[in-house]
Amino acid sequence: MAIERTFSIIKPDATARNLTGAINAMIEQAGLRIIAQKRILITRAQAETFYGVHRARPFFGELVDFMTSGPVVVQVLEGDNAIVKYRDVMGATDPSKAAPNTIRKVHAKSIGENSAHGSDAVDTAANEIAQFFSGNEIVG
Ligand code: 3AN
Repeated sequence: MAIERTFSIIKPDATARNLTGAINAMIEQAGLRIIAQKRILITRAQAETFYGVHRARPFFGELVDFMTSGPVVVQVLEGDNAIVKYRDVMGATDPSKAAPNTIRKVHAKSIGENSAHGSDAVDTAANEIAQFFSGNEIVG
C-alpha cells in the first residue's frame, strides 16, 4: 500500500464541544499520523473556494455559514492508504448512516454539522493541503 497524505478539518460543531482530542485519538488509533495541525477561523472566501464544487447545491450557503461560524482545526494526516482510511474513520456523510465507532457516528450532530472533513482523492488532497499549509508547516 502507498503512503499517502490527506487533508482533514475538525469542524466547528466539534471544536465547540471540545472534541479535538477525542477525534485526534480516533485518527491516531487508526494508524494515521498527524503531521501538521493548526486551529484557525476560516474566512468566507476560503470556505467558498474550498467547497466550490458544491456551489450549485441547495445547502451551499448553509455550509459556508457553518464552516465560518467558529474555530476549525485543519490537519494533514499521513499513512498507508490515508485517503480511504480516514474516510473510513470518519464514516458516512450522514451520521445516521455512519458505521459504529466512526467519528461521525459517535460525534456528529447532523448531515451538515458532521464534525469532520477528509479529502476524497489524491489530487483533491494535494489541492486542499496547499490551500491551508505551506511546505515548512508539514513535518512528516
Ligand atoms: P463528504 O464530506 O462526506 O465527502 P460531501 O462532499 O458530499 O461529503 O459534502 C460536503 C459537505 O457538505 C459535508 N461534509 C456536509 O457538511 C455538507 N453536506 C452534504 N450534504 C448535505 C446536505 N444534504 N445538507 C446539508 N449539508 C450537507
